[in-house]
Amino acid sequence: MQVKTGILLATIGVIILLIISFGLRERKQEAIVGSQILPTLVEEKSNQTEIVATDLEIPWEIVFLDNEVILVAERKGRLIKIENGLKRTIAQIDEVKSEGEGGLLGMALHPNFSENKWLYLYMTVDRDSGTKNEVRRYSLGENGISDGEIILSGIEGAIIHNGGRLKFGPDGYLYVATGDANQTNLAQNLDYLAGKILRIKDDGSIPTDNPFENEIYSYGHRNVQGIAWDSEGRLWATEHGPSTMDEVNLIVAGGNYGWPEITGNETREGMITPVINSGTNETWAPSGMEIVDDWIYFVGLRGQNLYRMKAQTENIELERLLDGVYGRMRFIRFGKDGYFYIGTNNRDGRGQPKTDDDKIVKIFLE
Ligand SMILES: [Ca+2]
Repeated sequence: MQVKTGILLATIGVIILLIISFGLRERKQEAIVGSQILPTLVEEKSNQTEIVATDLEIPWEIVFLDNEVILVAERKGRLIKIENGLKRTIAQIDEVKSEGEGGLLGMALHPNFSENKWLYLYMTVDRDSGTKNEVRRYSLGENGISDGEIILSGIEGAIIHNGGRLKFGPDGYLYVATGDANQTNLAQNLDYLAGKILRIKDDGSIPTDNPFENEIYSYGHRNVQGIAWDSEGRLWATEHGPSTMDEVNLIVAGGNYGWPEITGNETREGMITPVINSGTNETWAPSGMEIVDDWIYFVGLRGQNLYRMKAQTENIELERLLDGVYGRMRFIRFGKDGYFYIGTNNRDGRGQPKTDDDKIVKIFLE
């Protein structure tokens, strides 16, 4: 009798547990669905949001080709063309060393791309001297790339801190953001290209007005992954700090941005303190940056936000948008159609991939 009562009680217990767990699962699903809805702040200012591409693997950068065609660079070395919502792989660069934070990173079109079809790529590779990053120039065709030429090589690389952003400036020169390659002392050493922002001509040669008669434009950087210019032609950059104290810097030619000697708000003679930093309690892990109408927009990996501030050096208010909706974000580009294109990086080994990740999302912000 006692045994039967025991079995009955155990059965009731199991049923109750099942009901509770089912209820929890229901709620969890609601939460996931809820997270797809844009937070109020964005909703108020946003008319449209659209998913442009799904199931990408660590997209690091995009460029806009003709007729609303987008070219995507994935960290593992793939170039993917997105046309009318369809994805097509047009190249796989096998020499890319996709390990840790390295791989196929930045990408830029030549300012006269419509005539010369030149595509620039920043990638991590294996050389006899070790892991390096280099910039290559290719000719982009309808169905692939050709005539690859290394125009800048020997940028120290590592499993972390490879920088990687490429952009042509308003002066027509190519700017290359690098990282300290996990060797902090390189950032202050002008004999190395690591921990710098570099400035080169479209063939890799050195502009005569560079500050140190080499490729270096600014130095003392830890890991720069976002660069953009404001309407006055001033260069701004995001930089990863040591876990916190992430930075937004206003870059000047020849400037020393302090790493590893100073961080956060610290100051020192001959070194430049960031315009803002994330402080000691917050991490942005800032990557791609875009400036539109003198508003700076940059996206965060660990911070999982789209950050916005006025391109000014005083009285800065930093807005946080998106708050985790898309997870980790690697790049933001402003399209000719007036939309921001944002790429997630939830499959980079540090995120929690959501359904259909990684994605490119198109967002309208006023
Ligand atoms: Ca700094």
